Amino acid sequence: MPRVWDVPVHDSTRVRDARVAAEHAAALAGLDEQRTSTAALVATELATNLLKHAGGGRVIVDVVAPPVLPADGQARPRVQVTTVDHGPGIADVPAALRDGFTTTGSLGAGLGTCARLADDFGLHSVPGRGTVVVARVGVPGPRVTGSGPAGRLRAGAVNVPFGGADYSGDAWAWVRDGDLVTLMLADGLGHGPEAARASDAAVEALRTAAHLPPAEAVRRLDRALSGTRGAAVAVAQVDTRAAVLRFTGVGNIGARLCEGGTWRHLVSRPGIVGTHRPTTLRQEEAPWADDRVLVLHSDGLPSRWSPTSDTCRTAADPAVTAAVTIRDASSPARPVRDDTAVAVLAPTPPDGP
Ligand SMILES: [Mn+2]
Repeated sequence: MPRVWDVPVHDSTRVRDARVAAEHAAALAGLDEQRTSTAALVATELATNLLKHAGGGRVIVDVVAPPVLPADGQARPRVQVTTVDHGPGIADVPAALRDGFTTTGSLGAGLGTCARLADDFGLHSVPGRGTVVVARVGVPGPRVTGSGPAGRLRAGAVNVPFGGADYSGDAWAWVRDGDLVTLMLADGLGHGPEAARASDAAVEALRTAAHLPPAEAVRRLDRALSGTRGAAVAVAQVDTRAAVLRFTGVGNIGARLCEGGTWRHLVSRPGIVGTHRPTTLRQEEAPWADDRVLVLHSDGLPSRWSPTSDTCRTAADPAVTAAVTIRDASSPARPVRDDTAVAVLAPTPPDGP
């Protein structure tokens, strides 16, 4: 089940909780001692930064697939540490990323060190709106580059359980199969462990269904989810050779496609996968190109959420885009009301991830 640690950091006692969460996640991801300490250091530093520069925020730790999948599809999981704050933002991001840079004269490791030690690091900051940081730490290994047409896509997500729960009822997965790249988001009915069991079944079933067109894959998932309470599911698949995106959604998963700066909705059918599947499954098609960004989100995000230009940045790490979306849809005064997951599919920049 998608174990997620959501640590609100509003005083220094919670910095330790962020570190311990990273250590637990590292054990789940199978990291060795050295990479476990790196994950712990990154979580400690990012949590400390929230207090020093933003007046607090939240640290979300989970175990995720890497943002680029190797051609054989066998990807070792990484610990993902995400911070979201509504602070003043960072005026000079390149300076803040320089090794040793600190505005408070502390002896902290600094953002630059985090960026250097992490396998992936992304930061987005807008003065007045806050800062988002995503860092992933995995096992050492050969650097995965975007080899082959399917390697030209990246995916990432942020998953926040409702009310600080240990498990999210939302789950996402992405699978590479030949020229096909498939991204799925499932929202188990309600929240809590039973919701997590349903969305987890969807993740498991996708592993053996990612060679199928989305409508077929959803049919498979429907069988796999019988006996669970069911889930809203959206499956988006890019056929990289044909440069086509195919989409099938059932239930309340939002899907928006940015085409060179213009957003459109991809439409889901009403229903619940596993219990009330619609008899006919519609499959929508759209051309895919390097200026496209796809956002899938569960209904924890307010439906009136509207994407901004920050949501369509093709060069951003997909999980950074997901975290920015969650930040802009919530506020300290208006927290989310349900499990909230946002998953993003975007092109791999020409200079690699
Ligand atoms: Mn839900």
